[in-house]
Amino acid sequence: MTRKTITSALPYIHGVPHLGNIVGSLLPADIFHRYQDLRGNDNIFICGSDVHGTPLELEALEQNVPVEELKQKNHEKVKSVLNDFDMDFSIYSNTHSDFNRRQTHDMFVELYTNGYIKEKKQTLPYSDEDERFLPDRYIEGECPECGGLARGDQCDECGTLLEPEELIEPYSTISGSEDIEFRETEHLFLDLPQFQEELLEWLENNDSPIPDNKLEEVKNSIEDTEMRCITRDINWGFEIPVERVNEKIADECLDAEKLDGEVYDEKVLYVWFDAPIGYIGFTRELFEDDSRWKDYWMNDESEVYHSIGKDNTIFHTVIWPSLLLGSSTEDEKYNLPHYEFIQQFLMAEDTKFSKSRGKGLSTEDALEMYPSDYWRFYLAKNLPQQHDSTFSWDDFESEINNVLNDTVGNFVNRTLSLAEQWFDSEVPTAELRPEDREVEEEALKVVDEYIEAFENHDLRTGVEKATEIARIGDQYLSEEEPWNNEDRKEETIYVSLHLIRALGVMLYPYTPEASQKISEMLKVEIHTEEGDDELVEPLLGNLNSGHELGEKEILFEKIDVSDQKDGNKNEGASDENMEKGLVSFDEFQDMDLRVGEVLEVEDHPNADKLYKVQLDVGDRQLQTCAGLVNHYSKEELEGRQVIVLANLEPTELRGEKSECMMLAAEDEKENVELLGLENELEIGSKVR
Ligand code: B3M
Ligand code: ZN
Repeated sequence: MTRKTITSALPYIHGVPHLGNIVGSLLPADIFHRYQDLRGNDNIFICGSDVHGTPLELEALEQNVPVEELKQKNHEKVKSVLNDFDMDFSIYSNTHSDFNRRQTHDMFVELYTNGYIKEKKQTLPYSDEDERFLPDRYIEGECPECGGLARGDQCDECGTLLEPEELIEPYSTISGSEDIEFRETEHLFLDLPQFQEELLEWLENNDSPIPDNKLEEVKNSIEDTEMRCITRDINWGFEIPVERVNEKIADECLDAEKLDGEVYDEKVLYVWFDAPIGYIGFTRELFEDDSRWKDYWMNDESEVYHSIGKDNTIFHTVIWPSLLLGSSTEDEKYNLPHYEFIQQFLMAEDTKFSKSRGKGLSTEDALEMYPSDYWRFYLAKNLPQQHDSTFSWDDFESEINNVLNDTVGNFVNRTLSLAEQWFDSEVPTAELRPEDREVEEEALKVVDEYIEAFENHDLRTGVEKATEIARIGDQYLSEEEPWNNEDRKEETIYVSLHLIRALGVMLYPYTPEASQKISEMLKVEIHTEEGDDELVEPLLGNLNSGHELGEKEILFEKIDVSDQKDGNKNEGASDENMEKGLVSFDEFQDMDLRVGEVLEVEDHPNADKLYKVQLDVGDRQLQTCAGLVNHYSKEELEGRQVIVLANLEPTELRGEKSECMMLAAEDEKENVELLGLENELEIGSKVR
């Protein structure tokens, strides 16, 4: 029997995961893993925090704490939230672990000595003010593709991968300095074009390794692929194994250039190099580094499944398989991914349901509102498998109330109440009639469709099929009306209890807490560790006549989302508020109003009524274009304390950047007065 290795994209740990992460990669992976468990298949579910890279280093710098300390703290937090979301990981580690270091270095050494890593001179953004290079998030600017705010390696808005030279009007995110020069330095590059042929072969395999709607796009990215830089000028990350590489070259008399320690001891591996390798590193950790990990990664009998969001596609369909190919040897070949679940985006109010710009709902907040089953159920039903899908509170409420509560909960509750009332909570003895058999047949057909959905990697249909069992049962009871028919009590309850058993099994991947309750109520195991296939006789599961049932429990409760809708700080203005012209307190708090000081005032080169003003807002300097020429002289403005909206979306006014706003009042006669303070306060003080 084949083994299965299932991975979810590794959450970053700057901030807790949001529902976009859950729906994008974690939940599909967990569902698929739990399904494999139900079938009794040997499988592991691998995940961990993605901890390297610039954002965490930046956050540590800001907070003035050692980055490892911050890593550990954030990692523990994320781990616990995911646990609350019932993620059934075989292991949840983090990419900084020693096991991952070993695996990353092992693969690097192979890739380098096999000729897949090349040195290239590069000109990179360097900030004189910060006295350092500005990799990835250390530099931001406008995206050349979509005009959004992009960082040095990728645009957050449209997902395009970028080189820092491509950014329009770049600036340092440490100091805000726009004084950026491009300096020459050496870096290591992964020679992706060498893998093109093998990648296309993998992609065009009969058993397509990715969803059909992604094939064309991925094929194009493989064909267009270029060398990719895999080193960075920062401190936080894995060191480059210079010594191991050079020793191997010397020991095996390889025809490869040695690495220059003076250059490469100063640099680290790019976060995206060691992150996917974490999948293997964590597997080594799971098996305490004995050779079992190879059964899951280097074996014809093993299938590797990844679950990712669409913004990670290139990394998992071009770069990651290349890393696997390039570090394979004659004797030890890594398996290429067997299938990748790739989700589109979940949108809320027409924005991506993520936290990158403060939008979206954090998993933690979500769990404070409702139990994890409710979220898992709704998100699974709305998995963006084919298209972006939309989160709506009303829809959420109606799914929970109508489907989970009224259909599933009600059927289970009704059956168990009647079993208690009539049969003292024992499975009755029954002689089934054809109409009872028919209901069983119908249910079995749905079970088959459930299995087929999973075989087709269609996790969304799976949850529909599970609840269909409840619908069948509910309808059966309503039609047979055993409460009005003395003759039918035994059969209907007998059949209904067996449907509930199947329901409990089928819900296990989606709503594991409800599934557990069903198992307790029926006093049967729904998922055993013994490796039994629970779907072979789904209606049975030891639920024989005379079997004693457990205590009745409430499965789901009705919800009312009106509180969340009004108070939800993450959804922007609610429709209702917009209509009434109100802003919520949270919306008000989103505005970063503070005390600033005017540093310098110049005439705007292209507009008579505007000044170009430099402001000190405490932690940085901002520029605004202000229509104050007719109201204040430059001298009146310079040195003045004003109130500034510091997080205004940057824009350009007649070719000059304007990225904040000085607040002023204006009457009907167009008299203008700047807002200020009666007594001076420290620059940067918050206005609340
Ligand atoms: N840490 C998550 C993201 O891009 C990223 C995934 C890594 S998977 C190896 O949202
Ligand atoms: Zn963009």
